Amino acid sequence: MKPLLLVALLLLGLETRSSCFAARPNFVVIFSDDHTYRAIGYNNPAVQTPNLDRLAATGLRLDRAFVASPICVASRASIYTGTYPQRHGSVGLSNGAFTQNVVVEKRFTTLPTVLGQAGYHTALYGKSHLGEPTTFGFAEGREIRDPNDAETFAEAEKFLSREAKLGRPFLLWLTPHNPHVPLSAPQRFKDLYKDTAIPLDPNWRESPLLQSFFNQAAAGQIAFRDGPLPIYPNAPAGQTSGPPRSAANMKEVIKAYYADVSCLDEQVGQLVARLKTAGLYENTIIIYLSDNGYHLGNHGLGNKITMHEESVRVPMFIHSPLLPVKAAKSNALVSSLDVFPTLLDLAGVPAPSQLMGKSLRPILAAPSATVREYVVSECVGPPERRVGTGHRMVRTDHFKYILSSSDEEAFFDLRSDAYELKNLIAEPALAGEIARHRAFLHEWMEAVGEKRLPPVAAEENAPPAKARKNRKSQ
Ligand SMILES: [Ca+2]
Repeated sequence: MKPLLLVALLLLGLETRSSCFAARPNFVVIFSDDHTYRAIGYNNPAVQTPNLDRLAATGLRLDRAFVASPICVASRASIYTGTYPQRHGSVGLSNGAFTQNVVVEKRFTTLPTVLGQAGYHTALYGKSHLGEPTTFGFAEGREIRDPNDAETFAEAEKFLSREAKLGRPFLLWLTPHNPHVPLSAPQRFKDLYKDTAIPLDPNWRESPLLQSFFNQAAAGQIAFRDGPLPIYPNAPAGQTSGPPRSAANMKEVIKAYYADVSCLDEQVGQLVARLKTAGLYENTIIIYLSDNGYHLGNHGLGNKITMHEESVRVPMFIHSPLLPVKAAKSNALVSSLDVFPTLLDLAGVPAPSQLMGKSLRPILAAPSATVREYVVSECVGPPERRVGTGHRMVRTDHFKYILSSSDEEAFFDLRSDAYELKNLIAEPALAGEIARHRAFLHEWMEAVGEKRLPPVAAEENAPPAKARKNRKSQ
């Protein structure tokens, strides 16, 4: 049976797992760095991404994709283990807990380990952020810190040329550095935006509001990060970047960011061309997503590390001639944690019990399908660290609930307020919805083992006695 037919049957649920395993499609995952969901051509005509747009337009666009955590290391450790940061332990910018729990103690397996055991050849090239990729399950690969990714894509090309001759199924996981700062794309990509008008979004501000929802540092503070430096409201003399920013300056930063995105876009186009000339394209599933978003001045912030859409929502699509859906868009709530179970499902490999995501197979079979009622993102961070402390969010079809440090809460109606400008937490007409979202967060906190619980507005919304006791003891 042809691989195309086998995968189609698998997606329709008509085929047994063992016979689908014979299909064994290749996987190429492009997991970029800091690419926010609005900065791609199909979501924003100012951004030039013809290659990404073409892949998305002829595949399945996942328009509501959220990362497990909007912090690079926590997000990456989450996608490889299929669990939230509070489960695997790397909750901030340090990979120490990941190394201890995954590499040393092997309390969690990883996606490349499981696929490797099932006969896949696995490789990671690019910005690992978790140490050398061969230490956490990849058969080959290396950490490459190349701001514009030429070396990463050169390794990818070599890999594909070799694998085309060997004929074994593979996972090629690429982690480009772009569009992460320093925003240093070659001049020809910057030139693409020389004359582009850059409208600022409705939630763009010169400086952030001094609210805990915007805190990008340790709990109890309200401080902001911009680029590699922590920038505080009373920054020391001589520290000149960070808020407040002028609109004119911000537009230049946005253009430089878009240039990085376009640079990556061209490399992805070349990669797909190579897949085709190597004869691999027909049996390969390509997935694109990013480790987190980027604020680009919205809400007055640089960087990420918040629960706002700019920070936790990323562009994502799945493209392959193997898939039965073409030119499809899904509004299902999707998590970066879903990549692990989806790849295993498509390869016909049983999933380990640690996984907290869902296979996206139902959506690949029918784009109107959903896989969950709510999706969660977290950046709770270790208290002794300077970043990533104190935010969690629950996102449903229409609403977002944020529990921030200091037990502050926000509630947004995304239908009427896509830019999250109006906090409705005190809106009496929404009390039922808010209680429902608090209950979702309770459920998730129990699942990840977080003892600190969200505030309780009314007795009927109270958590169970056991959880309440935990709360009191915090
Ligand atoms: Ca990142």
